Amino acid sequence: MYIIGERINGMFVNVKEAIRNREAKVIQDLALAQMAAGASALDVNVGPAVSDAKGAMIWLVETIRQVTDAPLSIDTAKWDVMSTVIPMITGEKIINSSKADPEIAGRCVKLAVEHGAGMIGLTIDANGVPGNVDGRVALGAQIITIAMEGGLDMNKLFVDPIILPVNVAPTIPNQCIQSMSQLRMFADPPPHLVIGLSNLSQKCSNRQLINRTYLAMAIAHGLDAAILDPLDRELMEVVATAELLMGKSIYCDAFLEAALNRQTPK
Ligand code: THG
Repeated sequence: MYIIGERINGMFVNVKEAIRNREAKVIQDLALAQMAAGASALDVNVGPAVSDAKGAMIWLVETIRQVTDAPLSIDTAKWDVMSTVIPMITGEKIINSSKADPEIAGRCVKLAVEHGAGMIGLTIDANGVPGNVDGRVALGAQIITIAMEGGLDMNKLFVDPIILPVNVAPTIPNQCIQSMSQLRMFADPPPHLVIGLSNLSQKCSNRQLINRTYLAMAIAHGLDAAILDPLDRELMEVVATAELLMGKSIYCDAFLEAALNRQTPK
């Protein structure tokens, strides 16, 4: 499972404050803690309320790079920020994200190929997020096609069916699961399938239970990457156990320790 740590996001009050006051240690501690907890990559998002998004993103990336060469998922909808920051990053990086519109996806694929980056493609276009499985699958297939035509390897592409909070969008979690089952079959090897797990439970009670339960269900339907909180130990235990039950690892009595306490390189 490719885990993208969600915690460096200006949506969190402490991160927002750290960005505003340029407090490097807060960000660096979050980077190292998430990697130590088993993250494969770090999402980097300046949050909604920042005046200089580009300057903030550049500061975040440079601050993180002082302590780790972990892959960075550059999470911005602003093309100006994305196209400036991706070429600056040493080491592995992911464009988070592209929409499915041919023009937007085309330029993101080009940027990804030029700089050896991965790319997350959302099943959304100018008409918004489709309200049914067929619409999500069609947009996912469109992203896969554009990536293939642009020369992006499928192992660098992550398709994201877009999870929304279950309290306001009760049919979406099941639609996403069905979409993922189908999208796996569109290419061989298939693209990765990713979700922003915490979206699911925003403003809900029992958040962690909702996240954990859905993660296990989604893994059973082909999810192989997720943006989530790796500092939630029980959530990481669900990842390890679901992967065991899907035959991705082999049982031993110490399977949790083996999966979670492995030394993660800086
Ligand atoms: N797909 C892709 N990228 C994404 C998302 C996605 N990036 C952003 C987001 N969704 C995933 N990251 C988060 C990070 C935090 C929360 C939700 C998703 C979250 N934050 C608290 C809240 O809103 O309640 C913040 C408050 C706090 O605890 O301080 O839930 O779907 N490709």
